[in-house]
Amino acid sequence: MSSPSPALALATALGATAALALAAPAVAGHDGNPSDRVAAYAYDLDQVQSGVPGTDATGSTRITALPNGKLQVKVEASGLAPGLPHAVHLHDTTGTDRDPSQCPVDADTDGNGVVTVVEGGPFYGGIIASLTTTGDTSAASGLALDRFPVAEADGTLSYSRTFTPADPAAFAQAGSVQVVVHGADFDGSGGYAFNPDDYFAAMPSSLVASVPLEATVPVLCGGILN
Ligand SMILES: [Cu+2]
Repeated sequence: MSSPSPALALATALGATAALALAAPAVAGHDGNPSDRVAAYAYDLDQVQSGVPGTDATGSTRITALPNGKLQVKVEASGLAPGLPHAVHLHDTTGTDRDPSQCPVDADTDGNGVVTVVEGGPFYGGIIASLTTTGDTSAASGLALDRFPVAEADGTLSYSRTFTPADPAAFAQAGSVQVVVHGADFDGSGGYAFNPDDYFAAMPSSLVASVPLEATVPVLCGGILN
């Protein structure tokens, strides 16, 4: 059996998105369907960490599935590490058996005080799109910090991009998509750098040991359904 064509998969995805919009009128933050061919979702981003320096952030996002098969994604955040790039992804909570609107809860399985990417995985799943500013938006760009949005000097971040999903079929379940914003400056050093004198900034990323945890740590997340 052959897999569905990209066009068919996309049509299926958009159909599922539209159906979700009609079926879930009570979802908080849902801003209605601007037309019968466009589905848009707006929701808040919540803080992932608790009691970790440099992670007191807040934000919101909006995802619009356009009739031409593209996704328009907007992310607004504040309280992020200023002047630094922040990896932002769409994660797919399908199969995690978790509420997609729920940030990782009690996810610090090793009890070291911070939720890592790997520890959050069971809650927000894998990457289905990388919200880069230019070029590739697939999961392959998940750590392409040179192409992710950079927070302003006041810690705000404003991102907007319209792109064709590399894997449209991954969006077949619109209600399973969760936005995750990564990156924090634990010790206020002005960069993502190891600092052996700081409890958190001394930690390596759970993904790549040569990269500081600061660069990959999940800070904000938000899902569509509640
Ligand atoms: Cu992510």
